[in-house]
Amino acid sequence: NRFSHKMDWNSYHRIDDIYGYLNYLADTYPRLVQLVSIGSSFEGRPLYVVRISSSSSGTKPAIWIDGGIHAREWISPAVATYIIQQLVEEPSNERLLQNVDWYIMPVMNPDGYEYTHTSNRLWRKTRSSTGARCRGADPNRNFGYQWGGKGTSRDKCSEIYHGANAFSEPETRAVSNFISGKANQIKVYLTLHSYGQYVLIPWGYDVQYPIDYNDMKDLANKAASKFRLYKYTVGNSADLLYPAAGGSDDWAKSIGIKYSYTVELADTGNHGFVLPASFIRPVCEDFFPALEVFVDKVATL
Ligand code: ING
Ligand code: ZN
Repeated sequence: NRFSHKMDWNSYHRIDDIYGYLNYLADTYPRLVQLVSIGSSFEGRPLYVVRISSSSSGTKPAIWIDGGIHAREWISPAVATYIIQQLVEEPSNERLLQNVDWYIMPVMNPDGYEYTHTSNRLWRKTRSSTGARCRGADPNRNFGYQWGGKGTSRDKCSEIYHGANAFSEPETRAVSNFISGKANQIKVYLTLHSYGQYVLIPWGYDVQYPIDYNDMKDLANKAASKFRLYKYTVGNSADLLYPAAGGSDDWAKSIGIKYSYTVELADTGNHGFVLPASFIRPVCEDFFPALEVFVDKVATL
């Protein structure tokens, strides 16, 4: 398969390159890796979830990770693909597959991601037609919990445009359909953004705390204690940043996924969204060991 090839973490990659790597893994490790297309983007690109499972029955508790909700946050798909590589191709990580299945979607917004490579490096939203001059909705304001609330906009040209309705974007709709069907299996929801170096805990729609906030914070602190190179701040997202309704982490929490977090990867603003490629490896290697904490938690649930 000429669309199937290896990958590196020395530069940022175009969407076809990333999808070629996912195909390579599915071709090379068919017993471990399944490439699931959960729908199509507005512009017709497949929306890929990588399922990694060491059992053929596939009923182990699972961890979901997504990246690339926001187009310009390039470090996020880079870390998500690195996690996939480590889980699949690094034998010393076999333990992380023993009690857990993984669903990893490295690029939730492939149209936007590609647009940041070809036209506008700082594009954030999807690329859907709004019927107006400006395209796209903010996918992290488009999820169906407290949709349209604080920190969102009805202005189609705004960076935080919430879309015509909840799940108006094919990308968020596909994710919600897929995750809803596995809401009992998925125990941890992690969504990778940049930048700021935060582990953010719902609720994000307002300064409100879930009843099990302390459980969520304890686990986040344990995970954050694994970071060596970059210091991450743990706390409620509306507290630490700003209220923002319609986020994916709030929605995941609302359907009963207890451990739901938004991770803001490096850096803290020196380079911001335009993080040099020399940061990819250090950020990936620093982040990966934290996953052990989530695996251990899932094993005790
Ligand atoms: N930041 C997130 C955003 O969507 C966030 C922060 C997440 C706020 C969840 C509230 C809830 O604005 C980035 N960098 O996208
Ligand atoms: Zn983001």
